Amino acid sequence: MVNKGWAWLEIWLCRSSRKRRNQMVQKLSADAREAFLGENPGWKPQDGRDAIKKTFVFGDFNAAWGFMNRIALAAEKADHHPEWFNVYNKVEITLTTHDADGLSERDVSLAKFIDSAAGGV
Ligand code: HBI
Repeated sequence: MVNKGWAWLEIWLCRSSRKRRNQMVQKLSADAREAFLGENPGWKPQDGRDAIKKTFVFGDFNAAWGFMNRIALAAEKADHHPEWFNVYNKVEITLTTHDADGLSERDVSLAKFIDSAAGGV
């Protein structure tokens, strides 16, 4: 019975720490946003929402899926996930932070990882 008690406590602590972490996320400053977009021209700001989007085109579906798999593993580890659409060899990715209601440093970090995972595509 003691084990079950500790397990519930661990779950509660994990959920509350995630909630605190997400409440702490701040929107990207205007300077940081401008710097990122200037240094990463492939990422475009979205009309009507505080998000960035980029499209990647690979040789075939297999390459696109491998790319998505690499991103999925990193996103899960970071607890920060893309909004994406894939058809055959094309992957469209949109990044924003729901908990900040807009762009945050988490999106910048994930975008840089995504570009590295794309291998120059
Ligand atoms: N992914 N892009 C993005 N934005 C979030 O705010 C977010 C996420 N993945 C998981 C996540 N938040 C959780 O921490 C909960 O807030 C849903």
